[in-house]
Amino acid sequence: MEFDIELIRKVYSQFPQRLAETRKLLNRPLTLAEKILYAHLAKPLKEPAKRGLSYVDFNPDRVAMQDATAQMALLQFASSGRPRTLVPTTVHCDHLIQAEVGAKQDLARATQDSKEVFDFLQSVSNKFGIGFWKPGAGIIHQVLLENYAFPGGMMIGTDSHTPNAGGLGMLAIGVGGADAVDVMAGMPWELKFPKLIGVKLTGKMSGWTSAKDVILKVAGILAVKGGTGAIIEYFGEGTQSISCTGKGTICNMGAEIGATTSLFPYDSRMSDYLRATGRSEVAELADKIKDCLTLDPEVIDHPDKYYDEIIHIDLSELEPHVNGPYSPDRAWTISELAEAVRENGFPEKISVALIGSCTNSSYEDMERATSIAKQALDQGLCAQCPLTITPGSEQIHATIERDGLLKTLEAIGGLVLANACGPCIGQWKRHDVTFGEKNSILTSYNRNFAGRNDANPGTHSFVASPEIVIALSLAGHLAFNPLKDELTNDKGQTVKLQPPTGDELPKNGFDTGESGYIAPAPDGSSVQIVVDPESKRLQLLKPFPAWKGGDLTGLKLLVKVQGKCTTDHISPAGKWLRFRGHLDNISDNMLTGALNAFREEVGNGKNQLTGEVEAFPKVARSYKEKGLGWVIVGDENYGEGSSREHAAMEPRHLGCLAVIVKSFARIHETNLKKQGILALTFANPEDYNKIQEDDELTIEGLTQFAPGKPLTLIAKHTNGTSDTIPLNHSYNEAQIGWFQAGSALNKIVQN
Ligand code: MIC
Ligand code: SF4
Repeated sequence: MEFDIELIRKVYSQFPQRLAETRKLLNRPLTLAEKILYAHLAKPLKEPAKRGLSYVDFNPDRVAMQDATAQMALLQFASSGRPRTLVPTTVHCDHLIQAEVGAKQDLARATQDSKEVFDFLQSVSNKFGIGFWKPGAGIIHQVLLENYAFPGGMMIGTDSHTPNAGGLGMLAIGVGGADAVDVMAGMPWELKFPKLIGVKLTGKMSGWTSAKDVILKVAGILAVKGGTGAIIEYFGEGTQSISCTGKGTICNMGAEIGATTSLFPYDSRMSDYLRATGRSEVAELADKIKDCLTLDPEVIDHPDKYYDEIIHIDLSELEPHVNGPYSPDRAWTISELAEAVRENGFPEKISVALIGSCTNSSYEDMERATSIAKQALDQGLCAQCPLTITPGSEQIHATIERDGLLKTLEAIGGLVLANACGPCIGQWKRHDVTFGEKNSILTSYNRNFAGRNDANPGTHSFVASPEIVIALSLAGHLAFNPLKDELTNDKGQTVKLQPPTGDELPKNGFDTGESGYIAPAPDGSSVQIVVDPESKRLQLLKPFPAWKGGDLTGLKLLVKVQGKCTTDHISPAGKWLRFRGHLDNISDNMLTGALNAFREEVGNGKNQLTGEVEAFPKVARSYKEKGLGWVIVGDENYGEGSSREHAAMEPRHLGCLAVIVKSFARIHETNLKKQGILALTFANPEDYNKIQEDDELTIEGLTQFAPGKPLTLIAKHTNGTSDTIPLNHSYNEAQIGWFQAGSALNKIVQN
């Protein structure tokens, strides 16, 4: 099925004209990101946008949502009073499927367990004109790559790994649900014009090195906040040696360095992939406007003139990497890993190896992984630890089943899981370790924050390519380097593994399997949205209160967070995913993973009213009951990781008025603003140290709240002294309007 063909024809027919206008305005050679961004402007600009400064409005071509974020997004859309989405949109059911015994039973159980939520999503999609991909159809990003992504297009998605579509040359950005609501309601979508980081790829990959190693290396260079506010654009002759899906892997994991998105220029590998996935017409159309879908040659020749920062990677020299634990930027080459494990005391034994996910489950990934498994079988080896395989979509699943790949992977001990997120997002009923038990797992996923996969803070999660995961699973420990070490088989003979091989695309074409797509009704106006008031999983939203005017006074400090605080720390997933459509219930997980800077406690803090140390949600509820506003103080890159707006809506629901940090991750900062919480930064990061546990806080300057104008925090300490602390913000006029109205949604309803 060719989705969106009319839309793509339209985008492509307008592109050359828009490119000509962009050339006129910028009057210099253009990067690819600039071409796509300017082609999607909501209204023409009078002067070039200033990177990292100007707020610019765009009209994305499409919106995508997954089940865990779509619930809140669609509850907000329902409150907006709009009858139907004005931009093509899809919902994908992938996050709510828990892995335990294997694909079939797990899917059947999840479909029952989350029936209420799936039914809600399906009927709301039907009402609002949204395409619905049912549970089992696949993980959002893989399904998007196979069906909807197109070179030069622009998409937003309520999931931080939406940039996966950059592998097919689409500018795809992860956002919170409230942003999706704007676009679905036909409003322009606003973004601070990104900076551009160029990654020049030269040489050619070979042997054990794969696309995953490019991004594992880049993550090591840029670290978790190095891409904040920037688009990462890959260029150079090396790009052509990477398959389209390999490019997808690289773009997918750009989320781990905070990048707004990542992008590859259109090439024959993309064209091949489009044709193989039934979209020949898109490939033909793209071939005709190639200069719109690639960067200008002058940029390739003099990248330093056009990018804000440049990284060079020689693919011929690139070694396989294994990153982790606890942070995706902790990069080790395979030859450094054994020593790193010993020196840092990481558990050497691999307790479980897991391949697949939205990041790494292409046909090529599976073939390369299977080529190692095949050698193992032929030479009397098998996995020394439990091994799971997560196909990214039903199309991949059906194809690798038909071609015998799954059989080989199962023969070395693999267990096939449902085409869903599963253990990647803590949907994993793990029985082999107890809570707190130190152990290492090795995955081909993207994120590895503490507690993410199995809710066990003792689990050291490492990330690598699927072929490396399979190879190390045969040894059962992290000290094995398949490039030089040997293994001993069941007959006592030594075996040396040969590098993986695999085709990018299946020789016999893809088998689409059982399509899980349900098209919406042409007119959904008669569909009623019914939410049982007694439901534990779904709750209609009540508008947040508007700003009362004046300064915010008498505020309590709920928490001063120390160190890394990702959205997995603010609103953990796993067992909490079941409450993603019920704001009050899910709020009981708020900040339960955050480290309290005043005490060696995770998830607990002092209730200033009683002096008791209690879980943060409990303390917050007691302040809320007394009508007291409160504040979160945070460290660097606060809110990194996912796009989940629950990390902003929960504090808002429980009475938070401001989040003050050293620095923010992009999506979380926007989510806070959208939900009406003040998102502020210390003008002097050291002022973080002045905040004390029992402080009473005041935020001044709100009656003159204006773009670029700092606000002031007064921290009154219990010893009678106080500190006056300047606070910066990045609000523009419209965003100040959201704060005043109580939320961006309130503003939409007002208009
Ligand atoms: C993730 O990988 O963390 C998730 C789960 O896909 C999230 C979205 C969510 O929390 O629902 C993301 O990446 O945005
Ligand atoms: Fe799902 Fe994991 Fe991909 Fe997020 S990163 S979409 S949880 S598979």
